[in-house]
Amino acid sequence: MGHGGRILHFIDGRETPSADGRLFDNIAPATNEVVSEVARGGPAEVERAVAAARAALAGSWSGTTTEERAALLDRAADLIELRGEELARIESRDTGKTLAMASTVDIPRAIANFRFFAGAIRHEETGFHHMGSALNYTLRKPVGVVGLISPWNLPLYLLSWKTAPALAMGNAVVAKPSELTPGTASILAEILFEAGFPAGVFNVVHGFGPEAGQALVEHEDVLAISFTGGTGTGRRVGVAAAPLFKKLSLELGGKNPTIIFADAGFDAAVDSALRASFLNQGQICLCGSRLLVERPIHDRFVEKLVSLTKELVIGDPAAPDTFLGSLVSHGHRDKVESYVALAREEGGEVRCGGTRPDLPAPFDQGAFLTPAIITGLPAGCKTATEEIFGPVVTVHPFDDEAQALAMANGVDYGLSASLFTRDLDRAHRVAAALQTGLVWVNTWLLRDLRTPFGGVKGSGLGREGGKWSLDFFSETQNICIRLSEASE
Ligand code: TXE
Repeated sequence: MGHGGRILHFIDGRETPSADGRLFDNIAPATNEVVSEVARGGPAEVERAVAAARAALAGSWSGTTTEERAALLDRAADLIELRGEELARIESRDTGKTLAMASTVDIPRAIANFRFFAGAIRHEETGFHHMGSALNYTLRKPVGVVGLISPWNLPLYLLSWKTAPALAMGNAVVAKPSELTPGTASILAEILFEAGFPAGVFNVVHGFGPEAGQALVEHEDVLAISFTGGTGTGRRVGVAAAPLFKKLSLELGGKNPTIIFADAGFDAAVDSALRASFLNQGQICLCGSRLLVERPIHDRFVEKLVSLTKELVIGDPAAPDTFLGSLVSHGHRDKVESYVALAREEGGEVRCGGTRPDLPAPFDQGAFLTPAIITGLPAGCKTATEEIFGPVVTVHPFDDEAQALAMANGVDYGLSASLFTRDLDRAHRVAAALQTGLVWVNTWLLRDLRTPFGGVKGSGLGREGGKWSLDFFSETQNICIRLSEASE
């Protein structure tokens, strides 16, 4: 954090204001209070950050060994852990999410991301192809300066998910965190510098997407862009990056189905569906916002889900029993509320929620919305096919596997799906037929960081995780050595 409640850019190892001194307000959505001012960057700040990153690559950073970089990543993880409480508090304040979520999910995952990629490069193997008359081996080189653009829903979690592999492979980073949640990115920059990453290796430029984000994507010295955010924004990023032949990773939105067959373990399926619906106020790209339930259990399922949803505690994000904090902003709540209104127009029945809760000050000013369950909508309507990204889910009955699959696949997104059944054959069959990058069977959000993560269709391009991240953040070079004639 900058001095006097200011969050500044972090460029070349130093907190840096914008050249023109411009600032914008950072608002805590749970109370609608301005909690800090943030430097508002644009092309000039991106230019300075890219220059610092290039200088770092030209200096000692490019000579570091794998073991040195792994040790730096481990040290970063230790320092995040040391400042874990402070980071969780800031994450909760900037996003409106519960302190419990920030301190048990967001911050531990940021720590895990650094430890994981430290381990990944220590154990990494590169390719070797023997031809008889020649040997081929593959070198991995850093891409160079890479741009990381991250969203507001899991700010440090997702920024560190990109930063750790980018640094592990020896790149220099310019990060542009979401303007709604700038706090933890700046602390990460301090931490990485303190951990021993040289000045210029990790830079943060704050600001709005069309100014700072766009300038980063359009900068010709930024050779890769890793973006997580909305599908519309991802398309703009793709259009700007393509003519420059940048490496591009896009993790975009989702409209993920939770499919519950009548033979599923009922209580476990309801509990999992509840979490998938409303964890982080439904603001996770993996949230299961469409519940497809086999008709024989549909009514019982809805009844149970509604009664459990009504018990969820909403309010003060710091209170230990709170399950739902506020949405990320008042503007975002307006968008989510507009979908509840649309659902009514489309003929849906709002079975619970979708209202502003009556909370004591200062939370009466916050962007809270009670969790909503909507039934009676056709599966193809807008409410049931567009990403809402809030605590609003729709439930739809189905009669057989084919219909469930047609509904599940009948959207423009394809990030994840979860299905609940005790029939192993069906689990295999349905999972393979789902047009998504990830499928969970009898669970949700169970993540192994070695596995490929990403979506198809409007959910994005490329995969993150394990070797996929290492591939993205490196250029491979094949070296073919002709063997002497004697050994041919
Ligand atoms: O995200 P944006 P928004 C979805 C969700 C949400 C919608 C819009 O449906 O309602 O997206 O959210 C930067 N060039 N998800 O508008 O704009 C921006 O500053 C370069 C799903 O808040 O996509 C921020 O750092 N960068 C998602 C980042 O992009 C640009 C998580 C993401 O913001 C830019 C968040 C531009 N032209 C929202 N415009 C997920 N996949 O988890 C904006 N940005």
